Amino acid sequence: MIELDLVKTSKDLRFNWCREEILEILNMPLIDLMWKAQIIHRKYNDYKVQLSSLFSVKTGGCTENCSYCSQSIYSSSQLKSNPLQEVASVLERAQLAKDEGAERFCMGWAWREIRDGSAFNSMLEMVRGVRKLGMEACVTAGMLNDNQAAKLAEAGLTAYNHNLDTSPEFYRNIITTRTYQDRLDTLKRVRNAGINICCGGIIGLGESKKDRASLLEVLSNMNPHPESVPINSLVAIEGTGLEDSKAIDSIEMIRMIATARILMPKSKVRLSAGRENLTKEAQILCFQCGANSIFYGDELLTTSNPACETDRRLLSEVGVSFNKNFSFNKNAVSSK
Ligand code: SAM
Ligand code: DTB
Ligand code: SF4
Repeated sequence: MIELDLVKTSKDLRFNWCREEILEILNMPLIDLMWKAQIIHRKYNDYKVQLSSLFSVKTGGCTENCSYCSQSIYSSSQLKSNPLQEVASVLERAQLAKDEGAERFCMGWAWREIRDGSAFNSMLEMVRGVRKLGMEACVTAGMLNDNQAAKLAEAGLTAYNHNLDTSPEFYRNIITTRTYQDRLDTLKRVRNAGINICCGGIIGLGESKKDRASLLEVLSNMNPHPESVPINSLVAIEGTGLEDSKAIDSIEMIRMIATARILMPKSKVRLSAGRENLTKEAQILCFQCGANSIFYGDELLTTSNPACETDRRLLSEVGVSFNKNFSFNKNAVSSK
């Protein structure tokens, strides 16, 4: 039986979750799972959804073999040709995203690791520029060393995104050019530099429920919890190793979001890639049981995402708060 308890207790914030109890939560009757997640969500967060925009600064040509990714040299996906972007044009995109209401700007480089040099110096300038716009800045660019992490921290980087994707056990079925431990080492460097960690995963890779519980076990036993936890569902892209994967049932996404919320009460749980395959109603249930951020803007990195106006309308309908400080299509949404 679930108690209706809105008092925060030390029992809610734990770093010793074990896989069996996580699996039990994931498999709870949906109605109970959603209720429990909602109680935790209401206790620890206001009902605000953060809008984050994504931009691909360097697209394609990555030497890792992540089998879901169109940007890997091992995939035969047809990518829009997109040269390495200059600082000024990236900052222009950040300004546009801000004008649309985004509060966070996430920049991606399809690299196995960061190398020192002019591209890294430009990255630092981009981070400084995004922060100057008053936005949070997030970077995802593969592995890095301590010195690079320190420089990113000094530039004002809010968070570094580096996903674990799946369980340690299933990892080798998806990626073989790096290890789970490589990922954990990078995350440690990011944290040691004082940068927030953005770390989550993907469902729909062919993993079992046990693998999902195992991924959540790793994430929820980090102390502190990752500040940001993106939950993606696979976008099966033509030309990738996983192009023929079967789409997940939306209930799976709801269960994953709700469980992440219960395990990591204060983290931003981001309803990430795959929203185009979710109905409005499924997304609403995700917000209800704990998702408090979305990627906002018609493009993710190489695939599409719902239009800004559609998302603003959805969030207004749901009644959650979000940044209404945007200058485009202002009349398209009723401002509260
Ligand atoms: N190279 C960097 C890295 O691996 O961290 C950055 C970019 S990578 C595209 C960022 C994350 O997006 C991946 O770790 C993965 O979790 C997610 N992702 C990539 N392709 C995806 C897809 N087709 N469907 C769902 N999520 C995806
Ligand atoms: C994350 O977890 N998801 C975003 C962001 N972090 C970098 C990326 C999603 C990519 C979806 C596939 C694509 O557009 O290529
Ligand atoms: Fe490279 Fe990141 Fe894509 Fe993997 S997910 S192939 S590391 S860009």
